[in-house]
Amino acid sequence: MSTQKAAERLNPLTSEQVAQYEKDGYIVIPKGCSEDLIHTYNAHIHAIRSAEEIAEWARPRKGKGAGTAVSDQDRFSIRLFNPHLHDGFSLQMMKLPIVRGALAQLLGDEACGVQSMYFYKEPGSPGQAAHQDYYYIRNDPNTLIAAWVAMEYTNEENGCLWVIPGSHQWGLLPHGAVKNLDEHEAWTDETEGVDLSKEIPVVLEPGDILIFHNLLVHSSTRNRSDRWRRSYVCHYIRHDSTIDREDLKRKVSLV
Ligand SMILES: O=C(O)CCC(=O)C(=O)O
Repeated sequence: MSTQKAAERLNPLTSEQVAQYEKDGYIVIPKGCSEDLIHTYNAHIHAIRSAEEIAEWARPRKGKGAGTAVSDQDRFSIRLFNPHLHDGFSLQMMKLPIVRGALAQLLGDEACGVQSMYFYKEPGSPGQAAHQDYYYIRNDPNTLIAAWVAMEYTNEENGCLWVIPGSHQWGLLPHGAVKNLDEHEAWTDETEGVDLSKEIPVVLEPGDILIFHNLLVHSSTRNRSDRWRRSYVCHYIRHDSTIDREDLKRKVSLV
């Protein structure tokens, strides 16, 4: 018989923060993660990608059928997809107690993790065109929320996220081809008929956590600095929701 008790759930958000999330579709938890933890996790991912033989799950892949040679450029640019399924540290970073508590406050019940991504976003690399996460991650009932942890200082120069406050209230918008290929990578889709001049930058200190609704219109710009723009981005659904996509069906308990 296990004697371990489930950790008590935190209630980190004030009622003002919950109201702000409902109005704007996002909130920032300043320093939700300590700088020590940020540095240690960055170093951990760096070590995984520095290994002479990178573990299969962590190998940088540019697309299906890409060759096996790994350049130094690839090691520290191409994102890690779903590291939480293979790596205990990435799993614990998905299960941060402050995130678990905030999600439960916003969703009314426990959430589960369904996707994680660690981005290097190296100097010069393009951003992602404006989109709504629900377009890519259908779930029912729709309870999807993202937690975007700044793994360093992110601002307009190194390609921070931009959001349109309140756009989560517009419903699912049509998405089509990416329009500005100078700014954004081509392989995604972009919202159509949206006035993108309404986007505002979300500048974050290392350890700040941006929590946002799946219908919030958001994008990121090209990294025009000489530094990385590392981030750890996890997606969650309420425990009773289900996901369509085969690669995201596994629900990870945060308890
Ligand atoms: O971090 C980025 O640049 C884009 C991430 C994003 O838009 C997302 O995870 O939905």
